[in-house]
Amino acid sequence: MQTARTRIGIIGAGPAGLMLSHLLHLAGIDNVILENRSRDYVENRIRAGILEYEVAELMRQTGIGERMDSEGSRHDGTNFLVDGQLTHVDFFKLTGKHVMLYSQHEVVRDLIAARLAAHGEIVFEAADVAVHDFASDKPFITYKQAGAEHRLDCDIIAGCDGFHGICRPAFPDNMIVEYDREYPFGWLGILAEAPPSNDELIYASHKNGFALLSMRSPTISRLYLQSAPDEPIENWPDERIWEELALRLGHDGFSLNTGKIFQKGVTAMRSYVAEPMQTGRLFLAGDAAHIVPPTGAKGLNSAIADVAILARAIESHIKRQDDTALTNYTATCLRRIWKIERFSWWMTSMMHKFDDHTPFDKRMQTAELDYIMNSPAGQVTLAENYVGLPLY
Ligand code: FAS
Ligand code: PHB
Repeated sequence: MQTARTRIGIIGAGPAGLMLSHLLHLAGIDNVILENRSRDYVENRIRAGILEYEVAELMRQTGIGERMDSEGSRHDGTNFLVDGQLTHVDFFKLTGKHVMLYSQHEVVRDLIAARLAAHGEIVFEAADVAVHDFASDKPFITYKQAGAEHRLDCDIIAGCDGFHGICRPAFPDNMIVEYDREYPFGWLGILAEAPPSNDELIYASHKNGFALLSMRSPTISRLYLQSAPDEPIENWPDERIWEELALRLGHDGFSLNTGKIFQKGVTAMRSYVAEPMQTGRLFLAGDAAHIVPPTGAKGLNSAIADVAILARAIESHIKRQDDTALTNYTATCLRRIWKIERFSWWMTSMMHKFDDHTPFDKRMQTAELDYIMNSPAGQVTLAENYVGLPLY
């Protein structure tokens, strides 16, 4: 068994693990990331596309915002299409803030490049990762790489290993309380070689179901359709996808650009929170502790918000021997996370078709949309949450 030591052992090279490693590096705190997939896999995994204002600012302030600002696009607003009626919500006018359209896998690439340029240690393809003794002040992680057994001693373990990782299940039995809501639908998402049909996103509520027009570049469109949560993809040949998108996104003066679909997949939708997010010297962040439906574009952003809070708490612990922030980590994160969960649940409830809705439920949904789309106060609420709540 080969043994090594660091201050912070981080499990997972997703946005949470990589941003934590970057922030700890800037604070001069040694850390090592263990990732069970290859570099190529994590750098090409298609997921989110919207960065909140404070997350984009954090990337700029920590020296990794250059490519985001040169290749991403700034969005000062978004659009809601309800029964053919388009409403523009101008975030910048309402909050003074914008969001960035920049793919999650590009953020991951920038963070990996920055870590490796700073001689940071990321162990890819680390197999059988397991966490030990985190109830003590001498936790350690074991893993295999290239068939060799390794042990990594550290002061703290950060579980940034996503929803299906090993860190949350490692908590003592019956310690975690789970809050869970599964939605009776999913999103069929596509990437297509088609110039975006609009300069900003369009969230559409239609009698056939939800649709979302998003983009990745001046030549690549990202589009979503509400579907069954376990929809067999073979039910959706390309023509049917374009027909349904044109129907649900159709409105005066709008024409949908089509093109070769080179990626399609169905994502199930759930809201999930695990409490607490820490036990002893093991701390969870991001999808390892909470999941949101993507309607509010919050998954990636709340993962980065968690580690912004955790990095500061670890710095206080190591540099000032002050454990207040570490002790309060769960409470601090959950105050923000439950607001994120509420916003994502609210956007999902407002914009999707529910087969079990009673006529009264339908009237409620219509009235809610009518109020939000036609009320300055309603739009401020939506804009404030969409651009992102303060990180700290
Ligand atoms: P991640 O899941 O990104 O990263 C965890 C990392 O840990 C992964 O690299 C994984 O390989 C690694 N890992 C797991 N188990 C391990 C182990 N045992 N040992 C070592 N490493 C391990 N959000 C949006 O806002 N918009 C979207 O359109 C959107 N689409 C999504 C589509 C899908 C299919 C999914 C799953 C999520 C989507 N999300 C979207 C949410 C997404 O952005 C997540 O919130 C975000 O990836 C969370 O980041 P992390 O917490 O870092 O977890
Ligand atoms: C995306 O561009 O992938 C995207 C944007 C906004 C969302 C969800 C996904 O709410």
